[in-house]
Amino acid sequence: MSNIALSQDEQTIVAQSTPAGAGALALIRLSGIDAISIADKFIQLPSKKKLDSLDSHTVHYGKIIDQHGKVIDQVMAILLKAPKTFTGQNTIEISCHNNPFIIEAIIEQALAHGARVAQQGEFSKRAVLNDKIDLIQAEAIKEVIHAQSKYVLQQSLAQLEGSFSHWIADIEKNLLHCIALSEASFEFIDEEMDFGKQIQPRIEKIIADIEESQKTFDIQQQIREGLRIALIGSVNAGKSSLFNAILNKNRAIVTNIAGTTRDSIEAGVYRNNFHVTFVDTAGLRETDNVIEQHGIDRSLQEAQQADIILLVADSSQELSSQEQTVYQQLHDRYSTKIITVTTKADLKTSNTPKNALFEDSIKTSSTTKVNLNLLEQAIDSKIAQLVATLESPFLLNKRQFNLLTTLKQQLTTVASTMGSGIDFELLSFHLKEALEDVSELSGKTITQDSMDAIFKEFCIGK
Ligand SMILES: Nc1nc2c(ncn2[C@@H]2O[C@H](COP(=O)(O)OP(=O)(O)OP(=O)(O)O)[C@@H](O)[C@H]2O)c(=O)[nH]1
Ligand SMILES: [Mg+2]
Repeated sequence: MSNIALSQDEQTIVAQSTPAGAGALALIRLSGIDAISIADKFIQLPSKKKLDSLDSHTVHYGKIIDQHGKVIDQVMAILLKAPKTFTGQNTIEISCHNNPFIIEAIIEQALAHGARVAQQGEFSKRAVLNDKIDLIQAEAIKEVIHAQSKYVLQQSLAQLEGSFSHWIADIEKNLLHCIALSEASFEFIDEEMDFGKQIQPRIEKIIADIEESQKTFDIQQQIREGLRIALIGSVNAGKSSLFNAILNKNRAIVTNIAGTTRDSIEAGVYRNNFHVTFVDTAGLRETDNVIEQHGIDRSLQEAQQADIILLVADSSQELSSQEQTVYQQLHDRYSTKIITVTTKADLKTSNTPKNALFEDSIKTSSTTKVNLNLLEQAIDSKIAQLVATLESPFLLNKRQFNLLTTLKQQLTTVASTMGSGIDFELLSFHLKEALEDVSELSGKTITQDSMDAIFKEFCIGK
């Protein structure tokens, strides 16, 4: 059957599923009603048998042949017949040599025989449409691929296994129960059956569960995007030297001229399974220089955005009264995320600045590297503190968070109508609306447009 006669979601689609770039092998995925018959037109098995005639879930060595009979590559083809496939449709996965000319030529063969190029996330979208996974699991696949930390990866894998889907299914079951009780109260109104007392605690429990799951959303987002650690302090405090010492490379320029760093500099590293971005910033001081002032404004923004601030002061210098004020202000504003650090512990004049803020500071030297290990420990324990506040069993994305907020509002309205003299007809109506929000969460009743918007964020080949 030609692709044109088929619906958009049945047409055979093709895409490279592995990223472009170096590596020995690449994977091309072909899925749709005609995937196998299309593959049979350009994959030649040594036995001359057709893939269509072979058992599903088997792997076959073969040659990709172009229309002139020329060999394009030697490949392994994985034969997956519907319905037990990721998309729920016939699928061929071709493992070929990773050369862009080969990949292009194979995709061209698929296109020449009736496939079309897959859109972003189209394979996952089909998996959802064919009930292989729900929308939340599809979203988890994206997270699994892009997770910036082991923690997020573990949570996403659990989500793919259905941790969040089960949680939602429980809410759905509870709501259905409430609807049944409400309908019964409404039907048997003459017999004075009133199940309001049973409904109320169930609704309140759902609201409490939603609130619990949303509580840690902000920190979840931060951890998902990677944590930011900003080095903040006066000019010449030794921030750039410390930044380089932590990263173990000469990334930022260091000089004895006050105001060397004019712009924020970032470097990403992995620490204890987390992706962390260290940010070196322009030193804080009063200046008439416009460029430097821009840099300083940026430093203050960084301080605000950061998850952890390393507040840095030079141990060999007394703080001027102006510096004392600046450090104090930063401390007052951000005390919970600050680690105080003094630098240049190797200098003879080194003496913790006589300021209460730096009494318990970590006394480091970027020259001798003394106590850098203590600083790293302090950073790790701050990260651990942040993660410990994450009690939620799953990570929410914005879409899920917003839908849960709508659901909570719905249910709060419902709860407020409870009490004496409940209008059960109205109650059922509101509960059914809430149930629709739940279905949208798991993708059961989502509109085509919202669905497309979600999958647009996926890569091609997923
Ligand atoms: N002896 C010694 N000198 C240091 C140490 N750390 C930094 N310095 C010196 O202090 C001066 C300033 O260091 P930087 O790292 O550029 O300081 P900064 O805080 O980045 O300065 P700005 O970018 O101007 O805000 C340089 O001359 C460094 O060599 C240290 O641990 N020991
Ligand atoms: Mg600097």
